Amino acid sequence: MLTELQRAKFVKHFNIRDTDDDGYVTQEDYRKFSENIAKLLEWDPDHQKRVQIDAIHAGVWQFFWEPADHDQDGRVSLEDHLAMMDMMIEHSKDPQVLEQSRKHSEVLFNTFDFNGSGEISAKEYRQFFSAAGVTTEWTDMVFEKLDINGNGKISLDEFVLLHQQFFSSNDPESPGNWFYGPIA
Ligand SMILES: [Ca+2]
Ligand SMILES: [Ca+2]
Ligand SMILES: [Ca+2]
Repeated sequence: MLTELQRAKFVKHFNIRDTDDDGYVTQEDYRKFSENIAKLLEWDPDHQKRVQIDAIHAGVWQFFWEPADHDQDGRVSLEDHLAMMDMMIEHSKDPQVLEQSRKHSEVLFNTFDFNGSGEISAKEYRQFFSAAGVTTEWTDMVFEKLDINGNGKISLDEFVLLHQQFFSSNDPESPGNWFYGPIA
């Protein structure tokens, strides 16, 4: 059973990935995100970073969303997602699952590091949510919490830890809880 905190986080994550707000996460949502970020950063369709992000998204779909898509109609409902997360939480301490999600986070880092500097800036963090079609007035405040060592950037190590906290922590004090925005 998911706790209230976990549920609130996963609803948040779901809504952020449902770029077109139709109540389902689909590959179309990722395509739309990619289009939005390209527009925001003025990338050509064959821009190297865009090609990389699209390839990562294809993997994320396969690894993370497709297994939740019970009836295999290509769309994941909130209910499907929460059921999947419940199962993942149950296994979150298995060494194999830990290793897999670490690898997953390392790859995902690149979908925030738009300029390829090896770090995520507050600006990139804001751009991500802007491309995801959500309001961004909270991002600077949250970024400060996420920047654990306070150097103004999110490093890969910080990102991996934050993501791990987001997906499995049940401690209300974990900064990673805030990764996909303030939890109502
Ligand atoms: Ca959608
Ligand atoms: Ca960067
Ligand atoms: Ca930092």
